[in-house]
Amino acid sequence: MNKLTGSMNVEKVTNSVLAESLKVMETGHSPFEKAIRMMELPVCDAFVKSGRLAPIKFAPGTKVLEPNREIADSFPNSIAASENRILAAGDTLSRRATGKKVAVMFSGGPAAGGHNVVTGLKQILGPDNTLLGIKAGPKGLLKGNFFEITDDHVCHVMNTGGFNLMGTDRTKIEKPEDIEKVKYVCREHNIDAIVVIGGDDSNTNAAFLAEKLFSDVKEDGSGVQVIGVPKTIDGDLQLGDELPISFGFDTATKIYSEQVGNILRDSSSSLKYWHFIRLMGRSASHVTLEVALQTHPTIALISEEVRRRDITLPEIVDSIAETVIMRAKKGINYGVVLVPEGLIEFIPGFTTMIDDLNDKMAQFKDELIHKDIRGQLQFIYSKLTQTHGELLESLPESIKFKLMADRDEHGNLPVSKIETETMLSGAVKARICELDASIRFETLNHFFGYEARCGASTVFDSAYTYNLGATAGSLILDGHTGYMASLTDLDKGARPLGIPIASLLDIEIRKGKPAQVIEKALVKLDSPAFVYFEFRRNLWAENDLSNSPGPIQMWGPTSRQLPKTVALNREYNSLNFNFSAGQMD
Ligand code: FBP
Repeated sequence: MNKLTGSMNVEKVTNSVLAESLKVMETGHSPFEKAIRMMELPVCDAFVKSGRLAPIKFAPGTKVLEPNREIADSFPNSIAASENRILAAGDTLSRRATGKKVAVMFSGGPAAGGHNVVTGLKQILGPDNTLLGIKAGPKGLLKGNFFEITDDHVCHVMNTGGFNLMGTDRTKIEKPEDIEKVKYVCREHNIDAIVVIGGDDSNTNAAFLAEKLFSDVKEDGSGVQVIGVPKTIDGDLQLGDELPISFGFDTATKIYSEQVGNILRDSSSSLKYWHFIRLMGRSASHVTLEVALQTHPTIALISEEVRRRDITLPEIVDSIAETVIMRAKKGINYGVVLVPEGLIEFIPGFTTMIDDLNDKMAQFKDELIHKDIRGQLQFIYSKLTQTHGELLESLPESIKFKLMADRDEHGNLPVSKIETETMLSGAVKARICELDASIRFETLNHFFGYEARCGASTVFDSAYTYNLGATAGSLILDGHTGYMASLTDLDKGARPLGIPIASLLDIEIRKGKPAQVIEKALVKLDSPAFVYFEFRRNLWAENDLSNSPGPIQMWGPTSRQLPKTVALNREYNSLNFNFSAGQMD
């Protein structure tokens, strides 16, 4: 028997009653997941008719989005159809379309709530339409890798985190041959509509698909509808009141807040460590800002502030060192520093160096491919400007190597693998030695990232996503294409909307070339959430005012809370969401 993989009959090591209880837990769901699957979710009034879930119509609202000229030229079908207007929810559809075949996929990184989008979509489409799941994201769409989603499937995954029902990936669908493959697959499987559950890059995919599949896909000249759903733990897919937040952000930040709260408590208990914690979230610092508001750390860096106020790396290091010394003088030799995942891309000097690097890596792809990592670095130093080459050369080896890693298909630097917190804590240590070698400064570095993306979704994310799924399904049954499902007024009953996706696109440099993409929404320094943080952060640095929010609460007084940054930025009257009293039988 293999010592590590061999098995033994469970009855031999446990008594039969215990064995029975253990067996119950081997069905793929823990008792906790079984309980939350039963949790009732609030539904927006718009979707409730005579006590039952019903799809709705949409009509153009007054809000108009203005895309730039070049985008308008690239998306003639989508823009002519939407006139860049956001769609507002109307009455219940008088006649529900039947016989539609809708395919749904997850795309990009996982985020809690995805399963409820599928559940809301399945239930609003009803038994007269078919819902197909696309396995493994956009890659699965290109291969026509479908399976039928049944009521059993959705019952099994309802309110659970993860994307495991179908899996996901980050394939970019843009090239003419990829579009042709999608058209072929749609014809072969008789698909009428595709729902893309994804972040900014995945919804960029959705915008291209909607435009290219607008008409002439099927033999009768008809097209395939494409609807997006806003997902990403990063929270950088936002559009003011019309799209207050992407789903998954609430769950991820509540999990990180629990972890950071625990570390804060540990640091003020053991009294000897400074913890440097990098938090996932890619470019934008929404995650770090939310976690800071939830936990009150000693220091939280916000990348957007670093860029806007032109704060150099030595200045960041000096500022942290000063706080360490100030606390040490009060006898406090511990603290917690939050570092946003994407900080490195925002530090003056680094931003242009990384752009130059992206550019040269794309330009000299063929030369680089045959070299080992050290050879690649030697080669690239000489291609960068002198300043950029010197900056890259000055970095610790581990950071240099990670900066040379392949970009994803959308051109993103894999910041989740760059240990900025280690670089920073090392630099602060060196600076403190220079300033006052008598100061005790012991550091521990952490990265809180992947552990939060698939956590059990918060009540907010579960309810939000179920209603987003119902919105996406309604947009399809009402005949729309090229829109992203959204909900507004999350504190006042919540109203479904359709946002024209092409109108959100802009031009960005990706992999050294201009690309049409949805712009990532960054933290604004004049936003109420940032101002609130700015006003309090010195107090948190000088004193111990930390807050430990504890684990996600599914029941009880704080279970209805939405993210604090969302409540502040949208100027809601309450921290609690309210999806109205929509009562279903
Ligand atoms: P999405 O933008 O697709 O939602 O992904 C978010 C994210 O979790 C980032 O926060 C992180 O930097 C990245 O994915 C990690 O990517 P990967 O899963 O490819 O390692």
